[in-house]
Amino acid sequence: MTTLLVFIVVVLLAIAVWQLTKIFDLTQIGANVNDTQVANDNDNKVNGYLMFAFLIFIYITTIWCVLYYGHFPLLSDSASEHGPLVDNLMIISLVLIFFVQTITQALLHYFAFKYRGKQGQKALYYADNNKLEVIWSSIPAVVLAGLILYGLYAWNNIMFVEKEQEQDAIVIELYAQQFKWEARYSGPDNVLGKANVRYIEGVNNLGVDLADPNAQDDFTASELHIPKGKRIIFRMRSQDVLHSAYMPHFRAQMNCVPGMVTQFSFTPTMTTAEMRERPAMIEKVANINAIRAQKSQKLIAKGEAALEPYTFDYLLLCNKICGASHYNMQMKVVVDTPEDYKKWLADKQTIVSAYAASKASEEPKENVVPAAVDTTKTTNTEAVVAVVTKK
Ligand SMILES: [Cu+2]
Repeated sequence: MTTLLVFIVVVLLAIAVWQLTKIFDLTQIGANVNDTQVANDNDNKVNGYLMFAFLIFIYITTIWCVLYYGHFPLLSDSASEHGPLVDNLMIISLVLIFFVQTITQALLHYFAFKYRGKQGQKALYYADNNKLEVIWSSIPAVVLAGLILYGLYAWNNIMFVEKEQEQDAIVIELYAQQFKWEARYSGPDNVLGKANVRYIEGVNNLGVDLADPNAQDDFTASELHIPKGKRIIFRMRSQDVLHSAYMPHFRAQMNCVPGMVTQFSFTPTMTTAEMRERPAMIEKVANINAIRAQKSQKLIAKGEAALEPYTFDYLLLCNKICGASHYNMQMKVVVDTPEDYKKWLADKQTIVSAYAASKASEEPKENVVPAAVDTTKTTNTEAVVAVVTKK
């Protein structure tokens, strides 16, 4: 509300200044002033200095932004093996952009001042200069080629999984649908069973081909557990629209496209507990909780329940605007120690057995009841009649 009021005040002030200049112009009519529409030397000089003033404004704004928003403690706290590679690329790009923009802005504004209009001065027609063109074409070309090559190297390093690495990796499917994620683990055989939307039925909501031998040990989870130090290969599918599996702490993102399987792989290097202990994370959590505590005070004053304190968890998010509840499409990711991961794996119900159990519970009552009901007391029909009349 305050922002809106400030905005309205600023707009009204701007209108007032504009109207005042108009009135001032009107008072000058008839006076002995230069009222030509062509800029004179004085106008050009004023504009030349204004260019300098604008340059200083840009620099001050930039320094202010760097001081207030340039603190990226989490930029060096990636939780995957390839993370530092992505972070370096980000830092190099930022530094380059910063350096180039600082110099080019100074040159642009300086030349605008130096070659401001002057009476009797004519612009020089300068067709071309091969030497200059070579310099300003080759420098950006070399710098950009370097960035692209480094980017390609990083991309290949991240995306290319060698055969030996693949045999040692854990294969997990991430299944996207409006608006939730489900993870399917490939089980002890480490091979995901075939799946297709046509097989979706009852509790088999991922459309797994239950007859496929590789699907027999597959199981699903609504919380993604992965062990530290082990390569994970994620295979993504989508049931409905384009989604994007985004795990920012692991510097991983891949589109989930209906009708095809996409892949991403990484090795987690920090357990959830270890990440919670990082100084930058402790600071971030403390900041969030300070804001929550403030909001809670207001809520309590209104007689509402206070906010729960925040604890850090890795997240799998959707990074494609996929519909109304897109913002809430997320799944908790837990990086365990290998021992904890083994414990978590124990007693997981496979999709095949979950499906069989749900089918068994759906079977018609008369097929199940005879074994369970004591037939010496009542018959099946009598029992039903008794229940109905009681109602
Ligand atoms: Cu989505």
